[in-house]
Amino acid sequence: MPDLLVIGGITDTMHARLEAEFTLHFMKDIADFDAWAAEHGSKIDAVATNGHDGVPAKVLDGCPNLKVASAYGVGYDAIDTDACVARGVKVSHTPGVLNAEVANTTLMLLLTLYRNFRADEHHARSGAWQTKGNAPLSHSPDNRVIGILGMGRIGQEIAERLQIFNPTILYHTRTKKELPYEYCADLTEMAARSDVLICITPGGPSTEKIVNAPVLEALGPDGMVINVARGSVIDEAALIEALQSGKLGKAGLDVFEKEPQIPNALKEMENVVLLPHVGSATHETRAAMGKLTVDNLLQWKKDGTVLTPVPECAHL
Ligand code: NAP
Ligand code: 8YV
Repeated sequence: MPDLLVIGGITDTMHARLEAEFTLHFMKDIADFDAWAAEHGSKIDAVATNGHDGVPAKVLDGCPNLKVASAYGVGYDAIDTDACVARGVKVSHTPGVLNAEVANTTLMLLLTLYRNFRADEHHARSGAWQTKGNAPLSHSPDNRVIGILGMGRIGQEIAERLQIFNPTILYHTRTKKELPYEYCADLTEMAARSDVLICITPGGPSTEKIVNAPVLEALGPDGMVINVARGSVIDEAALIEALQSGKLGKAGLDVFEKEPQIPNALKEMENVVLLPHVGSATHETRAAMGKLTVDNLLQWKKDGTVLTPVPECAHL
């Protein structure tokens, strides 16, 4: 049986399916990896990993016979695909199966921000309803201008699910798409026209801090930013400054620059909703992601191909 190195946690179902087809090895502490790899690294044919841990350079160096890396997640900014291609390592990910869940999470952030549900929940739970009377009024999510940064699989699902709120949808990407939404070539101009900016691009160098101070300030004091992409997409220091100074109204964040750390400044603000990177984190969606992660490895074992390669590895 081929040897598979598992990086990070896997579900019991994934474990059972993989154990039947591969000899499993589990990465414990990356600090001890070199010593482990000196003895076992050359046996490793395959890696199962996730979007957070990726495939560290130490693993590529320490496993010279690695042929395939299957990632549990669609974003693969933690994987150096150039280095993988150079070594002939096929990288796969889990596109599509999480679109609906991430779109649901985005809509829940949008509703929580507009309807002020965090404060309302506290009002109900704390007894303030009895002692102080009714909670303050909030704002409606209906009829808003919503700018979407990134209009791929998930961006399109978000736009479709938003339709119940009768929005005007704008979007910014590097290339215009054949879609019934207005394309904006300039991100700052799109932000200036939007009530809400939803970020759903990949991470990595091309989107690093693309949402910077001018973009955030263009959204304005009544504007909102929602980030379900990667923490690296927003300049977090500029975001904190804009929220503290009132240049930006509110933020809904599922992702952060240095996960799992969240800056105290963000935790202390009432106009921010924070989630611990749970965009896809339901039993149903994670089961689908786990299935595709394993299916890719089984396909590779069968015929050397993977079902859903990342685009950079599609030619391998
Ligand atoms: P996708 O189908 O590849 O779509 C990516 C979109 O981003 C495309 O429209 C692309 O259009 C645009 N884009 C890429 N680089 C850009 C740039 N430099 N500037 C502007 N637009 C850019 O990917 P997806 O499946 O929708 O997933 C998107 C990302 O969501 C993932 O990579 C991941 O980081 C994140 N995600 C987060 C969670 C979560 O739990 N919060 C869950 C799943 C995914 P162009 O190529 O034309 O620019
Ligand atoms: C996961 C994600 O939380 O798919 C992605 O890109 O960010 C999330 O679905 C992450 O990948 C876990 O591995």
